[in-house]
Formats: sequence, structure tokens, C-alpha cells
Amino acid sequence: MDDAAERLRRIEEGRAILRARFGERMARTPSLADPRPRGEGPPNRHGMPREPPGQNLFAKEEWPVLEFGDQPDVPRERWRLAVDGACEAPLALRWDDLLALPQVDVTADFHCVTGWSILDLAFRGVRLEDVLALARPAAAATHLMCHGSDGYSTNLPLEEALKPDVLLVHAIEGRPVSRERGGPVRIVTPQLYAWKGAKWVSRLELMTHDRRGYWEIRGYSNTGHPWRDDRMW
Ligand SMILES: Nc1nc2c(c(=O)[nH]1)N[C@H]1C(S)=C(S)[C@@H](COP(=O)(O)O)O[C@H]1N2
Ligand SMILES: [Mo]
Repeated sequence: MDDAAERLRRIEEGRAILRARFGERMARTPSLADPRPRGEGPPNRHGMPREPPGQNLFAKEEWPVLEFGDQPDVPRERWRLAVDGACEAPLALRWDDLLALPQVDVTADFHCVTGWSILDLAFRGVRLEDVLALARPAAAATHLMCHGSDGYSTNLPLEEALKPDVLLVHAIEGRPVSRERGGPVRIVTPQLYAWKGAKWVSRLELMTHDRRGYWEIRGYSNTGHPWRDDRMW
């Protein structure tokens, strides 16, 4: 990639374009717009109850590991993230490129559709927004398919993908993301159920229409808002 100041300028320019295009739609998403989204948001939790309807609280040490198949072994040196599809500047990031982008820390809750939630996990990584800003989504781009190197996929509308707490995570609770957690890099989507965050993320595909991912085809909700109890279909 090009030099750091130029890259930052391109990120800022790309962010402004995306905010102009999606800001209004982002503000209308349930987690931000609902005054009382069946529990108390926004975006996740202000006061009681501390977890969305139908969820049980698990301690951090009890965090289950879930995936549909095998856990790929991706050493940092071999990790690549392709950003392609409906965009003007497709790109491929390596580990060092990711660490050279603006780093952010987000403490957020993690809600699995199977009924458990973990509160206050400390995530460190790069905003998905910044990587999309660099790729310059086409004016017609509306959705994103996130692919994992295990063959997993999950779709997001851009108004969810661009939220400031959606991260390409490389450290959790101060430690590198382990293989079982989707390391070296996974996505988290704190305002949606956890299946929307691809582990072992390898490709971000910009799309001009919606298409369902692995679990969405198999009956999980296409929206996945925990505070709306948006689980199936
Ligand atoms: N690549 C990939 N990402 C994935 C999955 C998967 O099977 N493969 N499962 C999803 C589901 S259903 C959940 S609930 C979370 C689980 O994350 P965890 O194993 O860290 O708890 O990862 C999501 N991301
Ligand atoms: Mo899940």
C-alpha cells in the first residue's frame, strides 16, 4: 500500500462519501432508532435488562466456540483480505497493512442467536468502515458479503456494516485472536447477532443487491437484531 498520510487522506475522503450516502439509513436501523427496542438500547444496553430478550448471560470464561465446519489454520503471514465486487478500488490487505490502518478499541456485548450473551468484551482492530472507505464502494453498492476461509459467508446491509463498532478484530481482551476464535482476524457486529461476524475473514464482497449467506439461507433471520428478537426468517 501507499504511504501512511496519503492512505489516511483516502480513508477520510471515503468515509465522508459513505456517511453522506448511508448516514440517514444508519440512523433508521432498529438498534439506533428504537426508543425502547424490546429491552433498553441503544445501541446495546443502557441499564436493565442487560441482555436482549431470550438471552442468558454467560461469563467470559464460558464463551462457547461455534462454527459450521473445520477451523482453518491461517498464520498471520498468510492471512489476506480481499475487498472486491462493486467498488472502484478493489484491494488486498496483508497483516502488516491491517496494523498500519487506524486502530480502535471497542468494548461490546456478544449475542449468539442460540441464546447466550457475553457482556463487555474488549475488542481491538480496524473499523470495517475504514477498509470499505479505501475500496470506494460503487454508487450502486448496497450490501456486503463477508466470507471466511472455512467457506462461511454472511451478508450485511451497508448501513449495518458501516457502524463504528463493526470491527475487523485482531485482539480480544488484550490477546491475539486465537485460531478457534477466528484468528488472525475476525469480524464482530455488536449490534447484530454474532453469526453476522465472520471468523477467519478472507474476503469482503461488495454487492449491488442483497444475497443470503450460509445461515441466512438455512433459516436465520436476514436482519438479526437481538433487541427485536429477530432470530429466524
Ligand atoms: N468463518 C466463520 N465465521 C463464523 C461462523 C462460522 O461457522 N465460520 N459461525 C458464526 C456463528 S453462528 C457464531 S455464533 C459466531 C461464534 O463465534 P465464537 O466461536 O467466537 O463464539 O461466529 C460466527 N462466525
Ligand atoms: Mo451462532
